[in-house]
Amino acid sequence: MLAAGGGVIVDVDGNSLIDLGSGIAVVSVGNAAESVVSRVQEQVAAFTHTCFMVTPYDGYVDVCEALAELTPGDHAKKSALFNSGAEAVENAVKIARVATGRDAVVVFDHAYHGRTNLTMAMTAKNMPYKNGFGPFAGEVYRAPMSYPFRDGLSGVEAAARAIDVIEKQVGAANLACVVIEPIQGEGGFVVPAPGFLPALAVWCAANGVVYVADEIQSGFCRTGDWFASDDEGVVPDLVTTAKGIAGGVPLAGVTGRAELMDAVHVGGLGGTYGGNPVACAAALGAIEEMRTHDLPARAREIGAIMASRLTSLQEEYAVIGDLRGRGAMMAIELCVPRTTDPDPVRAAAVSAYCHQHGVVTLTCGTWGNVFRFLPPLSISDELLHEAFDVVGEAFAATR
Ligand code: PLZ
Repeated sequence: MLAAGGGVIVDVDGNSLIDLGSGIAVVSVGNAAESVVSRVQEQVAAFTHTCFMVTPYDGYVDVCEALAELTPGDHAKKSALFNSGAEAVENAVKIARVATGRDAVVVFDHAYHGRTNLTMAMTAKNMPYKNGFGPFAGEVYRAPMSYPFRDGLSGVEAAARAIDVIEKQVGAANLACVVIEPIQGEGGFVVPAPGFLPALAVWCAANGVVYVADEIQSGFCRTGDWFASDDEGVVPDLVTTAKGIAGGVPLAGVTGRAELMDAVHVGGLGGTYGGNPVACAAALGAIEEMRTHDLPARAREIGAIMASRLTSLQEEYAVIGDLRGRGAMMAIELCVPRTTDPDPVRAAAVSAYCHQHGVVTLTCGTWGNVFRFLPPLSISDELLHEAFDVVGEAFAATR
């Protein structure tokens, strides 16, 4: 790759590709957003590193203040910053365990939480994420996810099914936290039925279980709200963030109820680079872009365009079994027509056609049959339409 910006990637041969992946939901504000570039340049010229635990600096505190303001809920919050999404998830589990004095962690079918040892245990899919890399961390239990296209259950029914598994197989008294992606990412952009997340959060609160929203892929304006949890007004006890937070510079965070965060002993959380000054400057720049350009609203507009283009494709091609997602996080699930039998071969063919014809797209899902769309929120309507013209041609040209 040679250059990138505004939804276009230029490769080493000078070919332009339209970006419908944003580096997996990272460059939501664009690949070289003005406020990110200028703040990073200024910071890098001032100082690159001190280690926040040794010599604190304003940028870290400013990011924590922004996180407190933007994440769901108006309770007292604190944040700790890290380098990657997986590291944030690991730390959320550490915090929940210390705060509750309990060990068990519940995650869901199709979940993706990272590639470190604990987060591999939390991730559902074996190949390629876990195969041969065990043994995995213990005390991680999996509950059934709400997956309306496949289970046909209402949110309340699916929550009752999950809670029954948790109570029978784990026991609330042993459970430190429930960790869930409000819209699943790698697992297939599965959007739980309305009511599922609120019912789960209510059960957690009633049982002293920490409800952790993994908003690493769904957060920071992607779904048309600042966070996907906002859609149903769910207020998580802890929220993990990464990806979109810093416009492409590695940064991650755990933000949560002050009393949970304060349960950890002094020195219990940390790391040499967590909340690096340059990464914090990038985050402040990205957040400025999101606020100035009202990117939650732009994500909803992008979502409306994608939904209309994908609805027409679904009417034409019976292989598109399901269309789901919210805002600029949308996907189609490809299945043998009129069944829920996955068709990963067609998904791979459509994806390859798109790449060959200048559109960067991503697949995902437990069966590899989900075609996902994550354009940068800086993309123009014209480019977006051009990209979906190619996606349409890809369906016509493959079988
Ligand atoms: N939680 C919800 O989406 C990262 C993974 C790409 P890191 N998803 C992209 C790959 O194949 O490795 C992700 C996520 C959710 C956690 C993570 C992990 O974030 O920054 O990749 O560690």
